[in-house]
Amino acid sequence: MGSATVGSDWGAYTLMLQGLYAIIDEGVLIGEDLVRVAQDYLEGGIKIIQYRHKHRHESTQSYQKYLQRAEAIGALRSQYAFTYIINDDLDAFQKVGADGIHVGKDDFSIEECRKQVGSKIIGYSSHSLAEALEAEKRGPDYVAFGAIFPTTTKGPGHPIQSVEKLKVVVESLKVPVVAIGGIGRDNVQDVVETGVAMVAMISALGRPQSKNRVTEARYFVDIINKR
Ligand code: TZP
Ligand code: MG
Repeated sequence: MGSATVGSDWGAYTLMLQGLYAIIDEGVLIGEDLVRVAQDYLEGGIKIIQYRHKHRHESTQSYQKYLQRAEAIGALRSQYAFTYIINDDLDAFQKVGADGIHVGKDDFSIEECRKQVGSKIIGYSSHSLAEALEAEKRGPDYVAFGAIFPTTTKGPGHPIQSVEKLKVVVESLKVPVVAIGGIGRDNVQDVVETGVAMVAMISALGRPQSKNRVTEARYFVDIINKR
C-alpha cells in the first residue's frame, strides 16, 4: 500500500495512503465550525483530511479567513497523527505546511506541483481509466477516481462511473487509488470490496444520518479498516 515519508513542522512520520479520506468542503458545511468538524473526524479515527474551498477568491478577507481555518485544521496535527491535504491552492499548501496538495485537470499541473512540494504528497482527480493512466505517468502519489455514484456535492454535468469501472482502475494503476462520489452507508461495502486504497467522503461524514460526526466517522473507519 502506498506511503510517503513527510518531514514537516509536526515531525517526520510515515503517512499511509490508505483508509477513510475525509474531505471538509466549505460549500457543503455552510456555517459550520470546520475546525470542530475536523476534530470530530479525528476523534472518530480518520487519518486523512483534505480541506476544500472552491470560493476562496471572493475577497481578500474571505481568503484570509480560509487561510486561518486551513492553518487551524493543520495545527490539530499536534494532537492527532493525520495526513493533511489542501485542495487546489499551492499558496495555502505552503503557508499552512500541509502534507499534500490535491489537484485536478484545471489546476496546477502535477509537474508544477512536484517542483513546489518536493517529496510531499500530490493527489490527482481523474474521471476515466484513460485519464487515470495518463496522470499516473506524471508522478502523483495517488489518483482519485469518481464520481462512483450520483452525488449532489459535485453539481450537474460530471460523469458517473460505477463500482465495476472503479475495480478496473484499481487493478490498472500502481499508485494508490481514492474512490470518491456518492459514497455512504448504502454502498461503502461494495466500494471496499474493489480493493481500493482510500475511500473519500464529503457529505456522508459532514451531514451524517446519525447526526453524530464522531460515531459516524468511527462507523466508516471500522468498515474500511476491517479488510
Ligand atoms: N469529485 C468527484 S465526486 C466529488 C468530488 C469532489 C464529490 C464527492 O462528494 P460526496 O458528498 O462524498 O458525494
Ligand atoms: Mg481542483
